Amino acid sequence: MLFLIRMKRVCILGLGYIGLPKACLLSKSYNVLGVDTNKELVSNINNNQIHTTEPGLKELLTEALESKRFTAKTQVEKADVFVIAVPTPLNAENAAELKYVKSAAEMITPLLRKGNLVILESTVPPKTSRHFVIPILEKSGLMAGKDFYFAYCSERAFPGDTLNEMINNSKIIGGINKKSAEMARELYSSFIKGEIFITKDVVAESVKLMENIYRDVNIALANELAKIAKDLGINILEAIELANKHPRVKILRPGPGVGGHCIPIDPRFLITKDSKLLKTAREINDTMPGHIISLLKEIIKTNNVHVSTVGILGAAYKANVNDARETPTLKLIELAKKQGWNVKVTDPYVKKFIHPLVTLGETLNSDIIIIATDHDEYKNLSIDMLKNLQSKIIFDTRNCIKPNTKTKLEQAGFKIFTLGNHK
Ligand code: SAJ
Repeated sequence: MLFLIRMKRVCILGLGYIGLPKACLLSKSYNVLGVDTNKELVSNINNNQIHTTEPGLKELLTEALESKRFTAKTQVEKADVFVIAVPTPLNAENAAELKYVKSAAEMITPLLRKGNLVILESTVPPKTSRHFVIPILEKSGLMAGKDFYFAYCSERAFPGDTLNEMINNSKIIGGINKKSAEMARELYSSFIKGEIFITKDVVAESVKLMENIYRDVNIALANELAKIAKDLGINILEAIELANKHPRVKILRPGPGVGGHCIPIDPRFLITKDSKLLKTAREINDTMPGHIISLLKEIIKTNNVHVSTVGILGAAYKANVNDARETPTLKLIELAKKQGWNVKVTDPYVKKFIHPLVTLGETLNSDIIIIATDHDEYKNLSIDMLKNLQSKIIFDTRNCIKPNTKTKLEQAGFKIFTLGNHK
């Protein structure tokens, strides 16, 4: 607890999926100012309104606001610690768009004082801390590692279980020197129960990308195997389950594509012209919606059904979240429309979406349906709910319908197709 006396006030830049929960958790021990350029978001947060369905976040925000140790503003103020948690999307060249990181760093620079700690949490290409962020901060006239301290500490929390993972996951701290790392360790130790590991900034930046690359490649493997299953005439889901009985095998699940703000984007920060595997994984996952539509066309043909309207269940990129960023559903809609089909889409959580959203009942009143997201709501579809489904055909691209439900539906004459099941 060497630095506690100095680290009293923390300023977090970016109040999105990572910044807001982190600000609330830090406010248990520090005075925290959360900053976001979105005025409406700031006003909603101060009025205890949030836009995510993240479990426990609403209660945590209430607690933080009531403690008076957390407030949100649109302007950065002087602090002892600055944490940058802004998005890094892809730009037009498929590289990291660092403009939000740049403007966050530029907001900090005039306020930077001797002894401050700056932490970058945004996912970035390796060496961004050294070659991009620190030079902006040093325009203050202060020197990194000597006058102020700097660490790269990415977030690893899993959307849908953010708070639990933010507290219990291990944390990698990439300090530019020992003191920077120790200060960051002290800050995070106020709420992190997981183990804290200290390394160099460039290693920490790389580790974050490697984690998401590992997942992307593993999902691509499952998707590739799902395609191969067709030639083999097997159910790949059964085969994956059995392969995973091996003590060192953990193949993930095939699906209609990889969405979200992280996995479709982060691998590109490390892809070079020689990265064959990473590029191929991206390509396999990106082309899954097209594969789903080809399979759907085959199902339609072999079952001789007339399709003018396709119902898509799920707009979110994954189960039980209201986040539709980079969702495979968008591509599915686009490709289904190209076939000349009308498309109805529903989602119990997503409120804002490019395509109009309708109720589950209305979506089920279609010629055929695709389950695109494995929300709990779709695991036990009843015969009554499906009474208006013309063809009685469901394409469950997530293999999410519960076995009991599946049996009941099949007994009632429904045909349920699953991605990768060709037995
Ligand atoms: N998906 C599959 N098959 C699977 C698992 C996932 O098709 O077996 C799909 C999902 O449906 C979704 C996409 O992949 O469309 C990504 O979802 P996800 O649940 O794999 O991951 P994210 O994007 O929600 O969160 C990831 C996590 N990274 C890792 O697990 C390595 C999380 O820990 C990170 O903090 C987060 O990215 C991030 O912010 O980087």
